[in-house]
Amino acid sequence: AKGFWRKVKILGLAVSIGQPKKGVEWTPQILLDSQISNLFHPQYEADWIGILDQQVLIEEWKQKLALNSPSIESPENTLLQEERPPKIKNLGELNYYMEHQYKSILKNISSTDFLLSIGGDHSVASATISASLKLQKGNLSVIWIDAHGDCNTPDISPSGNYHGMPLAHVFGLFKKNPFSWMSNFLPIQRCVQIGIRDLDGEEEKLMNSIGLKYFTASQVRNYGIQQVIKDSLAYVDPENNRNIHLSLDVDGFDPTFVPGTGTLAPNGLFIEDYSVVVDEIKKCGERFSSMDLVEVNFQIEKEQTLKAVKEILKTTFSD
Ligand code: EXY
Ligand code: MN
Ligand code: MN
Ligand code: MN
Repeated sequence: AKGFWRKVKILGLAVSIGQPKKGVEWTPQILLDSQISNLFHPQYEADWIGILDQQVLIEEWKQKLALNSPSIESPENTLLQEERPPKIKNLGELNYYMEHQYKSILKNISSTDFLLSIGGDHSVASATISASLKLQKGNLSVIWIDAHGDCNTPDISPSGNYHGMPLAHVFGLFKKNPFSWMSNFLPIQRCVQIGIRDLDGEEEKLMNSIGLKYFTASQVRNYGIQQVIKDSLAYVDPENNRNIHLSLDVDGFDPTFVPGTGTLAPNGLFIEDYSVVVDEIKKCGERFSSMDLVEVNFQIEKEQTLKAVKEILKTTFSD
């Protein structure tokens, strides 16, 4: 748009402990080295805040634990680890990492900046959304693109991998919130998911019982993506006054377009679909305030995936 200018602050989230595969934690540095901000239209001024490195933060967490510093909280269910397997794998580490992420967002981002968070696995979304809710004084809606629901609670998760749980967490659906710094929760009616095609049985029951709105990939093909994104925005932002956060898990795309991701699901979205989605969201102007780009794993496949990520960013930050 004419006269539009926006500061894009990029936060690298080098974290992979929300899931078992190595590789997603290297993505922020690879994209920084590829100078992705050169792809942005000049109306966007890109500025890297930095990269939060899980190795550094976990080392710090371990040292504090060893010193038994009272400033370190021990989340409830790590205490139960001897009796039964943890319901959330790497819970203490994730809590420490994501508290830093949350605080770093609040420290470095103003409510008028655009925040681009580059993961890392999808765990990070509960902290970006929680921080964005705080920044926008609760006035936030979320468009969540994914093959998966990411709506397991610790009680029903088949894997214990937190990247399958961040949405349930930020909805406030956990019986006990293990992250004491997290106090901003998203109302369920402020979220819509697009591209869904791989849900766990209990997860699907939960999503239906709470009335979470989602469009499966096959619904996208039946209704057309234009209709889907229009309906989605009308649902989460009926009065055109909310800030919009886009949480983009690249496994929402078809594996032929993005092969480099840890949990592939066939029959996904293509760049043409994404282009329609993002064009429609950009009609919100400055209310489009933040985005996660997650689950990119160049260790699994690099050539096509880097090409795809560049196309995604170019499409997002075009005029
Ligand atoms: N639903 C499965 C689980 O909870 O373990 C798989 C989750 C994959 C999540 C990816 C990031 O979207
Ligand atoms: Mn996801
Ligand atoms: Mn996914
Ligand atoms: Mn599954």
